[in-house]
Amino acid sequence: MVECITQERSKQSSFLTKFESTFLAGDVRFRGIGTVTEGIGMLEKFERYPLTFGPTHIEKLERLGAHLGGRVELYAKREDCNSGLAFGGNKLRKLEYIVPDAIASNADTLVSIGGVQSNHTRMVAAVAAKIGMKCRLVQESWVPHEDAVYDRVGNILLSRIMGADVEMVDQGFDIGIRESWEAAIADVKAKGGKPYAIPAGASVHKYGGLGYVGFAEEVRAQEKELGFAFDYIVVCTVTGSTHAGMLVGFANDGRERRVIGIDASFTPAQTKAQVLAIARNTAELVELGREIVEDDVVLIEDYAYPAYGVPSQETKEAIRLCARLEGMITDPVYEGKSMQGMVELVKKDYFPAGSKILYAHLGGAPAINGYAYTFRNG
Ligand code: 5PA
Repeated sequence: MVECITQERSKQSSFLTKFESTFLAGDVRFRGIGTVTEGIGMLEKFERYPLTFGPTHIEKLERLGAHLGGRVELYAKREDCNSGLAFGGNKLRKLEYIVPDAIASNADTLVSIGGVQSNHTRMVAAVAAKIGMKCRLVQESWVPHEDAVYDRVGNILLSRIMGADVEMVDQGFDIGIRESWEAAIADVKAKGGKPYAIPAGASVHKYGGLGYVGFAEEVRAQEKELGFAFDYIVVCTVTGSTHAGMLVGFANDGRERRVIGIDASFTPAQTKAQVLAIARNTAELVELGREIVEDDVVLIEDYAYPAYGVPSQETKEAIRLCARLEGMITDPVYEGKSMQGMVELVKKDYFPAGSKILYAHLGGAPAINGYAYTFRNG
């Protein structure tokens, strides 16, 4: 099966090679639980440009689970360790299904947008370098944050090192289509370049939801190896395509409402509407064969406070707890908030006793460098 898909791909694009991952498949010597490569059924007809190592590891969060009373079992799927490209993260799964379109369009510049410490723009810069394109990034002031070196360290530092043309724009947080991004696309054109537009979080792109359909397919295959299925999947939600893709992927076995989105945007109505729109578009693309309705989008709004990108006291405590019990680093913008959400939901008995919960760790740790003052004493 994998071989015939590979043949099909090499026919489709000379850029795609026999490599399933950015590593030679034969060289992958260390395999954790559930690193099977089968199970991409819903995505078979889509071209994928490999940017990741392959299926991500699932590990049990034994000590965190015990600390919270042991009523439920906690696991993490390590999307944060999914690639050698500039520290990896969830955007690469999405970009794997977008890059073939970018290459086919004959573009020479990827153009995208995010906040100053956007993980997404870092990933676009890395992908542009890897495929030999230029990169233009708009970095808006989405976060009211004033650490002395906030605009010098972490993600933005890495994007600059990777050669991206970084433009700082003084506009506040908004997950929608932005004028600054449209202006950057027009500017690339005006200077004779061929832009390929990637929206915030690669979300409202027509193929933005596909990567996380693949996540659900991968989890299903890993569950076969593990011998059990997860009852809940916890995911941080902002621009929406991670959640939307999962929702469509898990709808295939009736688990769409078991995907528990933890809002980190602090504009949950807009985020929820965007998840629904992306999920509907993605369901159509993969021919899910059923409609996604509003109630399928489970988005918990309680943990995004006090603002996008600003960690509450409780978020900081959750980051420390997870780091001290599991050595797993979560960030103050996204994963710290979904970690806080999962911890508090477990404490509240939101999940029935005996539930197996899969925390999707989507990456984002480089941004923590912008919060050095917050964590100056640990
Ligand atoms: C991001 C997003 P979605 O945007 O697909 O909902 O994913 C939320 C999310 N975790 C969760 C991490 C580590 C993320 O980086 N980041 C954005 C960025 O600009 O980095 C798109 C907002």
